[in-house]
Amino acid sequence: MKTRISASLDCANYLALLEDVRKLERAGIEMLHIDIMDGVFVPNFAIGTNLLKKLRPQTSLLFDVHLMVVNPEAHFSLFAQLGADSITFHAEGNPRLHHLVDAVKRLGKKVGIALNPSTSPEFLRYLLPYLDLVLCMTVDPGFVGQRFVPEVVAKVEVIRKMSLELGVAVDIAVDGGISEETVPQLKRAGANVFVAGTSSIFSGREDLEAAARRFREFCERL
Ligand code: S6P
Ligand code: MG
Repeated sequence: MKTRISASLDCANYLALLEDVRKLERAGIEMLHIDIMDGVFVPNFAIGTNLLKKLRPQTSLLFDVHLMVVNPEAHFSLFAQLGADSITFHAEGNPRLHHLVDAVKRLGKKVGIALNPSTSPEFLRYLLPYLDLVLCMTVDPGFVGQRFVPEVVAKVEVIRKMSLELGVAVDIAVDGGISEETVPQLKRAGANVFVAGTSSIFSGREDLEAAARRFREFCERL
């Protein structure tokens, strides 16, 4: 599977957002990771719909939408309309995963399932053939800048093994505390999409364009 970086929009500089987007484009980044929170599934709020409406015509970067909301069934079509290229919702508390996966696909969007660090991957055996993406959270969702949960590396390995056994080509993304320190073990385990936030390209220690280019090349080279 192709190695890709999905830059976490919530970590960008909101006061100069378009400038940051241009820097990401020039650095060869393909995707924007868009965190949507409802204050209930996670105790926080993040990116709003008006921002997406204004941003969509400005860039051809793929919109990789991560829904951290209860009842994603009520909301996914709104994000499809706003120009999402892929829509990922959480497995936790969701009894109608096959139905939802199918509904997203019928809108012509790629579909992913997100798993919190403590969620077992075993049920994916029955769902994987229908998915484009599995998003393994490497922190509990809700906030940027949290500590990486190392146990998720073994989970990524289990999911990649399962996908090979089932013969399905699924992207495995990792989100939370993704850095030059954590990427090598995650890539060895089978992850191929890396959500880049404050632990890497948005650390503020370096110019975003240079940091994004270096991080992308680092991930691709491994
Ligand atoms: C967390 C959210 C993530 C973060 C991203 C931040 O609730 O789903 O996408 O925005 O992980 O990256 P970092 O490097 O600050 O953990
Ligand atoms: Mg996210």
